[in-house]
Amino acid sequence: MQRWIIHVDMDAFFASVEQRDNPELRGCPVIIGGTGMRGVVATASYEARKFGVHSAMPSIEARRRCPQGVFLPADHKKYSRVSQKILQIFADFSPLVEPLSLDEAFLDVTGMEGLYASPVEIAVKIKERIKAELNLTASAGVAPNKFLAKLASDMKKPDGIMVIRTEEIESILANMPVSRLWGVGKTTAETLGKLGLSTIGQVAKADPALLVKHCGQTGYLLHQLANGQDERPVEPEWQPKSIGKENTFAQDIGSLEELKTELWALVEKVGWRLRRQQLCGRTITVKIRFASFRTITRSRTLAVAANLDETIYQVAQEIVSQVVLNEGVRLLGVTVSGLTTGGGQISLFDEGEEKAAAVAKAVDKVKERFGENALTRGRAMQARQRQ
Ligand code: TTP
Ligand code: MG
Repeated sequence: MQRWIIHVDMDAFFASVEQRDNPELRGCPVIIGGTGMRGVVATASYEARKFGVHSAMPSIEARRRCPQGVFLPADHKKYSRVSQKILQIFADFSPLVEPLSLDEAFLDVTGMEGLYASPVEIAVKIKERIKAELNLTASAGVAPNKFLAKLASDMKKPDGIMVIRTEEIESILANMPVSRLWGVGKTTAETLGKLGLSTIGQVAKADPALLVKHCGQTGYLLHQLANGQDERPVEPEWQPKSIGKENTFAQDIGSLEELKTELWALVEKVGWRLRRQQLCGRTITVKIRFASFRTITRSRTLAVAANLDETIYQVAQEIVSQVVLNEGVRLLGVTVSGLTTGGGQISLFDEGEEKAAAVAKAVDKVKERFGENALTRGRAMQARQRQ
């Protein structure tokens, strides 16, 4: 049976929510995130994009390009609530919904012809309901697979619908840059460029063996994607791949001691999120960005998956202690990946660990009732006071 996948992606999501809730902001260049001088832009309204402002741009640059912009902090709680409502709308159209982030999801609508005239009609109806119930706009891509659906949703932004039919795949992909292929970042694009492959059409016609030789196993995948083939299913049992938290400091941090205090505050947040979703992870990654913007990441993988603050902290602080601190640190991050579901961290008759688990349980209960910031342990308190 011909598969039909819809990818829905909200338009300038955070900024649109703020413009919806604050009518005086409509028509204005609104920039979310990077309200301090040192952060980065999370998103910009389409009015602000005309000035060349875009997500991930340092806020200092955004202010230079768009001094009249309205800069607002991100209200993640609010956006999550809106996101939940969007997911509920999706759920009315298909049981196979795979959210990718707060503002986008795949829906598998294969075989729903009995209920709707066409997959495109489903996309139209979803957009109508998002507009009517949430007063927001979304863009949708409708295609035979995930790769093409995501590509399509981006082609008629904002507030658009784009359909890619099987017979149009080749002509649509032919002249697109290779960077539009799933998973192709700067490095892979450069590798392909050296092979004389700059468009998707060229990759489609390349010898797969050559691609594998230069790009490893992803070479096969790239060749398939370039030919518009993507068999990956929409996976409703969606699970985050990693859980992490990072912080850009108001002032660079110079001492290991202070860094460890900040580390503990981050670990508390990550541990809490893991436990709330009943996840454990084996790989712990620390990211450090220095004053010069040099950025390093170091990972360590545990034998047994963990979700207790103490365990994660132990590993993370070992990593941090081994980093040579010959300049200040402006950003610190902790991520746990290699996630598995189910219960809590297995305690191997380690008394310390059992005690830690009991403490975590008590702390989590309070957080569940009174919010994440209701309770933090001594170390994190110091970190918060510094902010
Ligand atoms: P996107 O869908 O990438 O962007 P967008 O919805 O703002 O704009 P577009 O119309 O182009 O889809 O991201 C969704 C939200 O995720 C965005 O509103 C803010 C957040 N976000 C970040 O916080 N940091 C980032 O680097 C990116 C790309 C997004
Ligand atoms: Mg979006």
